[in-house]
Amino acid sequence: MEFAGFDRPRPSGGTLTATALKILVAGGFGVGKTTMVGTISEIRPLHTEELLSDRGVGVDDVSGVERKVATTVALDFGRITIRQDLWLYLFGTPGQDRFWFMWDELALGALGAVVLADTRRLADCFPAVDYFEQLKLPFVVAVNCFDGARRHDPGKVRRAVGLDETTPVIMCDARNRSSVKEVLTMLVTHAMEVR
Ligand SMILES: Nc1nc2c(ncn2[C@@H]2O[C@H](COP(=O)(O)OP(=O)(O)O)[C@@H](O)[C@H]2O)c(=O)[nH]1
Ligand SMILES: [Mg+2]
Repeated sequence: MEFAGFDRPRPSGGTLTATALKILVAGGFGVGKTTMVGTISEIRPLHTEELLSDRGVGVDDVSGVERKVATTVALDFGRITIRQDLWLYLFGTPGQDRFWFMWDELALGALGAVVLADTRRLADCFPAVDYFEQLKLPFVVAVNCFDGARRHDPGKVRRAVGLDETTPVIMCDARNRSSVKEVLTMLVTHAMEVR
């Protein structure tokens, strides 16, 4: 469960075991992964965004996300302090098919994952769902409520994605801090229950 545990000196002497939990943020291209990491991170999130270049044309499927001009080529990274000795590290997974090779490495030691979904392009989250199911990594599906997207109730999304009864589905707004917090709390709670 811990991907890093180390001791650091306390001001009062003695040591404190610090724990960092690793969480992945996955989902299709343009679904809000970079936004979610940026909303909640207390450090300036590390983005590795590149302007979509001509080279990506015909390779990256941008239908429905034409306005998106930057894409995360490697990963987003953010950190949240839960307690003095407990951090969450968030890793946004690269959305495009040609970066799949990075996933196994990213998933190593992860506590769980958030799969972001957009009801207008729900199928885009299937590869991530399949991947985490196969890996038996606990995950929650967070439906990012874009303007203009039809509202779906969690039950409908659950059926459409083919999730089992135990996998939580939650509506969220990746731009809203308390909403993202709620998603992460749900994931950590779910992951603890599964383990
Ligand atoms: N309306 C709305 N727009 C969002 C939301 N989350 C992200 N966006 C926008 O959708 C676009 C794609 O988001 P981004 O985080 O880059 O997607 P990524 O490819 O999954 O990292 C950006 O222009 C965001 O500003 C949301 O909850 N609501
Ligand atoms: Mg991104």
